[in-house]
Amino acid sequence: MHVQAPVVDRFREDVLAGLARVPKRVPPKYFYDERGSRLFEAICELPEYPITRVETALMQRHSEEMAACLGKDVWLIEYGSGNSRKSRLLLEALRPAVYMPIDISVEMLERTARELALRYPWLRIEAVWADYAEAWELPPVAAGARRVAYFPGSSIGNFDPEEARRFLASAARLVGAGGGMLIGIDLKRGVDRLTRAYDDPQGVTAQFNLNLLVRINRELQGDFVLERFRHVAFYNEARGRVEMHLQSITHQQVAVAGRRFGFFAGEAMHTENSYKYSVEEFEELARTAGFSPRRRWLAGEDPFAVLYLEA
Ligand code: AVJ
Repeated sequence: MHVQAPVVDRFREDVLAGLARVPKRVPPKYFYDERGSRLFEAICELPEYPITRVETALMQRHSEEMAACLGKDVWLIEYGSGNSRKSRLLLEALRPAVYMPIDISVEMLERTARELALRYPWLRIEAVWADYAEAWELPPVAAGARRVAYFPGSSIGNFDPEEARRFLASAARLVGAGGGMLIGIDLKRGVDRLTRAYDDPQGVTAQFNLNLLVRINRELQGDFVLERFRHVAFYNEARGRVEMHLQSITHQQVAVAGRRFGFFAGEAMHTENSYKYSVEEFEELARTAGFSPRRRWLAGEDPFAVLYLEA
């Protein structure tokens, strides 16, 4: 396995810097420790969270067509592969020369690579442990092979539009002229449905959000008391994004890595943005990053799109 950006090294400095900011914030990539990755899988099963289901159905229905678009002798590079469940549909239809999953969670990456190796003995897997939002190097790709980036799950929604543009531009450079990108985008829809997807009645998303404090307590010697924070999620219509926060219920002091941070009652720590696009908005963004939109596959009832872009 290629180990690129030892993600743990940055956790401490990012959290300390984020807690010192006004308003406080911690980047959402830190949700995905072992327990966080499992909680995210549980979110994907919730009736209120349609993204994964709808995207999987799209992949099921159209994987042959997608594979035909992507072409032959493809090096498939997957950003944030997680459990790679959706990728299986694509892998089976595409039979790429190499599958290169990149993930921030090393446990998830190892488990997934092992499972895929058993399931697909014909598949060459080159796993990369890295934070895909940071600069990282692609292990050498055979000459003549076509590079296609796969970025499912609407994870690009975690970037604000300017970061998303920069990210797409770097992906366009990575795959090179003639390379491609297959990307899943969660689309704008009614406010109520959007909010419920991030504030489910079972409280799984709340646990996922609060797990960030569990992780800080464990890895950075924090003393957050979970009962003193609550999960808050809402759709910010003006900015076209769902926001998640951890709100302090009381006035309190918290220690992390030997430093103290004060929270006033009601103070919110921002933990995630999840931007929603229209297909047109997103394709325009992709164009400004150097991609040409080539194909769209749209879901009906719960708006979601898989787009094929060419560099
Ligand atoms: C993995 C970033 C696509 O924004 O919908 C799910 C993460 N956060 N519920 C999303 C998430 C809360 C998810 N992404």
